[in-house]
Amino acid sequence: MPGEDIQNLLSAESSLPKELKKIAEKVFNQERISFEEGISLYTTAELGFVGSLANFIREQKHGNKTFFNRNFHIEPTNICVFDCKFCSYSRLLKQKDGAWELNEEEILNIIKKYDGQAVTEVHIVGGVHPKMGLRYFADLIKKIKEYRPDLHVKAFTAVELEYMFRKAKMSYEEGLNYFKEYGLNSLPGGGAEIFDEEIRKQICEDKCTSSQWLEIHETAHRLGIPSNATMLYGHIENFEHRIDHMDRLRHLQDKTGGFNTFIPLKFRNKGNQMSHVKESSVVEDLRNYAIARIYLDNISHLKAYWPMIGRTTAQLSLSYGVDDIDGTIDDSTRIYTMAGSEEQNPALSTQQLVELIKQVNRQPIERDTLYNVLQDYS
Ligand code: V47
Ligand code: SF4
Repeated sequence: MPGEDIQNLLSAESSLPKELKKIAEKVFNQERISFEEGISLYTTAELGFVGSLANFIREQKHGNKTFFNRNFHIEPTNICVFDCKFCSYSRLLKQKDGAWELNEEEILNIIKKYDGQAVTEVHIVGGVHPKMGLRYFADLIKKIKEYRPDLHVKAFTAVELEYMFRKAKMSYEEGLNYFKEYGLNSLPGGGAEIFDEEIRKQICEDKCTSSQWLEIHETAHRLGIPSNATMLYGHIENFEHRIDHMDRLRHLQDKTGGFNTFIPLKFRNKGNQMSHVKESSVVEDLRNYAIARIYLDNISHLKAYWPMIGRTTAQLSLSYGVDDIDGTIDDSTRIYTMAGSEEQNPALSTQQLVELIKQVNRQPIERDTLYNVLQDYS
């Protein structure tokens, strides 16, 4: 019976501390938890407790459904003007070793590789290249859409956009409208990292600020461009910074309703300037998914990005609030491979994704980017 776990937690015999009991009551009654209650979950609640609450919310929102899509990534370049300490992937313009720059023809050839295949989304992100600007990318999107009008183009983090708009001397509204006219459909959630200004200064000082990130997403939502939101966790931030991050997103979502999904990104420590920082444990990863599900009551979906977390933890996460495991990917991204993920060539066929979901008794649903159901595989 849905909620049976929570009813047990609330029963007279339960030895739960008062504060956690109050949180369980709120979740059961579909009430929002406060900032302080969010912190209490991180500091005092065990995995089993947050898991029961998060699974209750997940099943209320989506039942057993677990979403995935058929997608691939294009990373036009890893040359970047910024110097994020956690990034294993970028190279400076003068660094030749391990750097790549795809030209327009090479990018369009990637699109052509998927001729006749039922992919529905291309995810385009990369380094912030000083010479690949707004007009270059707008033209590229136009050509992609001319070639494959059915493909949803989810492209450019707020970090890339802020740089391109600044150089083109355009306001966020002008720049986003420009891209929209050329065929941009939605924004991915990257570049959010951790909004706390002190932590941001230490890990990614030179790129767009938290308020710029939030303003770009707010403007996008106002113009009818939906987006995702991420949080890079498990490095030098503390629990309060995580709740602060989710709180700023919750506020914005109350205003606009434009976020489709929240994606916690586990910090991976290989090959970057923060390799001395220990990675979070799987228990902490699952607790983090669950608390995100409880705190972000107004963002419909919670995604476990399997190329980053690995497929086994992605399966486990489906009992801790997660209802989406991203897509087929087709070995088209290097961000996590280079940062030490166990998924060194991330690619899953649709059948493999379906099996992964069925193995943990959930219902595999192929979706498009906006969560319209395309096929039920149960
Ligand atoms: O912003 C970079 C992160 C992000 C590391 O919107 C790292 O559907 C962990 O945002 N360890 C880019 N994380 C990727 C991204 C994303 C991925 C999947 C789906 C969607 C979506 C968005 O990757 C960056 C940064 O937060 N990142 N390096 C690292 N060493
Ligand atoms: Fe550049 Fe993005 Fe890497 Fe930062 S995370 S250095 S902005 S590619």
